[in-house]
Amino acid sequence: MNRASTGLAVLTGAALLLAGCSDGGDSSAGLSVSGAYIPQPVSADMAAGYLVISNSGSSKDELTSVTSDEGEVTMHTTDGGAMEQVSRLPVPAHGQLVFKSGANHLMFDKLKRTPKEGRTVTVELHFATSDPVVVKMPVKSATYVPKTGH
Ligand SMILES: [Cu+2]
Repeated sequence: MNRASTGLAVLTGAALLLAGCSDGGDSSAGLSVSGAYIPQPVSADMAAGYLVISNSGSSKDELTSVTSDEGEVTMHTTDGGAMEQVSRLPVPAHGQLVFKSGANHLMFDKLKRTPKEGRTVTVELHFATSDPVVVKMPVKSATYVPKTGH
């Protein structure tokens, strides 16, 4: 209970912050991406990636695929320690789709170049209704922990 309510408070804070810098207000989904990063992986050709997709609009959308010139990208959820590949994830209206360590994550496979700290990996997010969004994901240290805003 406590953990859940803390998480919600953090998400709400982040959403308000982002809503403040976007136009918003229309009836379509208004998507923006924040906090994207890839922890420098131990493996040469596999890596995990995290980001937050915020929707300031009043329509829900769905992330349907993630692509990259650098290799294969799949979307995974984590449920009770076991991860599962999924083909789409919801982006709720006035809400967020959060990829973070221990939960939803992007999985990179068959990478052409090993992600090294300081580099970026460019991915393209594809949605059910919104236009694709290109994200440059910076590679951080293996132990990097993002600030959650509180
Ligand atoms: Cu995974």
